[in-house]
Amino acid sequence: MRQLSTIVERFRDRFGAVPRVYRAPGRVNLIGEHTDYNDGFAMPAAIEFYCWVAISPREDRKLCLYSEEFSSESGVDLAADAPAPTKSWSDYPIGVTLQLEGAGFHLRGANLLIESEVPMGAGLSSSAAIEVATALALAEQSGAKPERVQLARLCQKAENEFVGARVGIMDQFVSLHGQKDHALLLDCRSLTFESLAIPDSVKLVISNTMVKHELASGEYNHRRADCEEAVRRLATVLPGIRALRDVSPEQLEKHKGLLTDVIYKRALHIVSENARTLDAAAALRAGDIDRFGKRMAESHRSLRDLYEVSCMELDLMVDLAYQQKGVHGARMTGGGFGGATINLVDARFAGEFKEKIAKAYQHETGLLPQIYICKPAEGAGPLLSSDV
Ligand code: GAF
Repeated sequence: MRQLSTIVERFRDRFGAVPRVYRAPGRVNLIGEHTDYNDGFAMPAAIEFYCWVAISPREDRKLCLYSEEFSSESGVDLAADAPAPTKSWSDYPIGVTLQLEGAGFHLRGANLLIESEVPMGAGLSSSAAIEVATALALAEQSGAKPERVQLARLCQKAENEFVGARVGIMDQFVSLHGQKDHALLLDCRSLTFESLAIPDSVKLVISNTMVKHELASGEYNHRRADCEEAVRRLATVLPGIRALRDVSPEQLEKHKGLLTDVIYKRALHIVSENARTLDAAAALRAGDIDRFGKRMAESHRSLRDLYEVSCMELDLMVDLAYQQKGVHGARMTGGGFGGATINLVDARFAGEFKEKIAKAYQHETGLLPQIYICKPAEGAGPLLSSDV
């Protein structure tokens, strides 16, 4: 964990002022993958990896941004015309700035220093973390008090419209609403959620394959378009539906003739994943971790075979997980095409799991994976000097 004092010092060296500091966590999704943009159910938890934003006001209406990760400066003049995206890290904070302004929040000029410890391209929502930390920092230092749900929506819109990735709302939502030691069963239509305690007897272990994905690069958007096409076709016989959330497994089977093979596979993943997520939540409420693990295994197979967003390294990491002691369930997490897996591991075996799976994966691929034993964390917020 980074020290607040280090960030304050770095900010002072660069901008000559004492900043306020905000942080927003990344997330891991336990189950309910690619369901968010289908108005469905997901079960993410915020994790103790953060993006930090230090901020102090300026006299003019410029935002000067500095990224520690990229050792790079960028900026935007709020009094001038909106800039175009540049396909770099600064699209995230600038996209969020434009959304906040567009929503009627009059932002003050500011200097911002951004530092993130959320692994990039690992499917752990480094994008949402930078969006949310920036949005909170900008809003609060301008005296604005948007509701957290509105902030989540604005951050999602920034990513959809400025960055060009048609992501759903899960990541931004959980980065803002995460709860210590809990996952959220999130209804992505109503944006209501139930907090589900993760028992002390299990650990969330994340295995980063070290193979990076690029969400904006097209496949993610294609999957979303496939789902929309399924809804368009099914709506000809099911006029009440607005999203795949509204389609039952029976209805999908009955009308599969309306869909191409590929679109049917995509829809079947979504419809079954929603049912699995609700069953996994019931299992967690009942303390039945093995049943939860079974749903995770099914989810991975569905993402691999029907939604086709897994890859060799993710499949290998999942297979290796099931060869270890104390594993209740394992699956890919996040958008896919690389990134990480989430493993539900008996707490007594988590240390051994970490060591053995790292060795086995390295042996098979030559890549040294990063394995994190995580705890569900609180959502984004300001840091006080007492946190130093
Ligand atoms: C990415 C997106 F940002 C989320 O909105 C979600 O769709 C996820 O992929 C897949 O469940 O993290």
